[in-house]
Amino acid sequence: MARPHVRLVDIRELSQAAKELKRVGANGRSWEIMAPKAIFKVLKVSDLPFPAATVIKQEMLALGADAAVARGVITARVKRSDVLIMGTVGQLERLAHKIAAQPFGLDRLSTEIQRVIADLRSPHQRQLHCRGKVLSIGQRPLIMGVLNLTPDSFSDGGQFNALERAIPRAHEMVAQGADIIDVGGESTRPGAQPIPLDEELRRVIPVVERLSAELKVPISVDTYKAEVADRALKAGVHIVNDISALRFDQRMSQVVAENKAALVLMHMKGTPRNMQRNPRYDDVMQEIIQFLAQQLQKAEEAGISRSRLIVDPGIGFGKRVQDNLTILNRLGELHTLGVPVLVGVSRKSFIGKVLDLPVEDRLEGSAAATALAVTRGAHMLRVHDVKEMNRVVQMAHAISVAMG
Ligand code: HH2
Repeated sequence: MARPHVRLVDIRELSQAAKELKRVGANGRSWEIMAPKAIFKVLKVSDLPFPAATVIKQEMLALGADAAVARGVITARVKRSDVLIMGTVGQLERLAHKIAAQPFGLDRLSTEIQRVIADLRSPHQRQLHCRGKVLSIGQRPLIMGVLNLTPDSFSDGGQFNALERAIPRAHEMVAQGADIIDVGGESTRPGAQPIPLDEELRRVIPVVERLSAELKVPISVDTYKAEVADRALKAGVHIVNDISALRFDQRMSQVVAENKAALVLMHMKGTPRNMQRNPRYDDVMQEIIQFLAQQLQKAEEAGISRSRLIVDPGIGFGKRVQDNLTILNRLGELHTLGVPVLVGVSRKSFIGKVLDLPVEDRLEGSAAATALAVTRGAHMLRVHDVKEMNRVVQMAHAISVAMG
């Protein structure tokens, strides 16, 4: 008798599960019920009061699944616990339904679980509205081309820091496929000193005035200073790229809200001056996601609509090589935040350290990291080499949507 043929099937999306169910000839009406059973997910909930953690554990066991809690929860020796909820999408949906009317904050947890599942059901297609321009998020990854107007940026300092070189470079990047142009007047490389406000304005404003009149694509300004953001927005910029995620200038959220601009919130440990002095994480993804969730809430409270917010894990900003690699490998975890994910790997030093190569030799390393970021679900990529990375992104995207 022929040996039974067993193989693994790699199912990551509900639509793909439905396809495989069809292939085995399962009843069409059962697809809707069975597809959520084909995908297994693990959710982590931080710091739940122990009665809530106990309820989750019991409900998941009753569903034939499980949840892990801290050891002292069952005996009520610990008051709070993180919880790992492990089950199929179907089981997680039933859990959300069962705890919806329960006390100890479980009603709010139910809403959150339902939000995460809803994102799995219809992944991330939306529009980002920024001051008259619209970016389609989730159809294909978008390219943000870097235009550094600085004499000292780590990879292209001094190349485009004059108006007559910056403007043609921006046009060239758009022709090469840039969907956004990111204009920056201050280097934030490790150890960099801040520059005076006047100097940053002098570098940035004339360029964004020209670009906003000449370009069709949205322009972002890479600054953490509210005054620079305000003047750049008045000059026609659409997005503020704040590497401090509203931490460095109290007035920033108000400026963004008043101008109805889009805003990038980036994670950084410390400041550019001190961020690479011995950064340490217990759990790098947990720390980044918790920080970004908190800053998203702050931004919303200041009147910036969620539909205008973008998050960025801040590759190289207060991270060790291992942290940067982990962030890229687990980038998809940022989707839980429910807003587009931007990532900037271009020519950064973690590539130099892995490959032992100087900054001018990091094109292939940047390409590999960019391709991986795309397959892990990056919505936008901040790059210097637009022509090359546009090809990399298109190729990686074509593979990541091919489900068979
Ligand atoms: N990286 C740099 C600057 N700004 N903004 C976002 N949102 N994400 C990033 O990863 C990011 C960023 C650093 O790169 P670069 O602008 O080329 O260098 P420098 O800071 O030296 O000008």
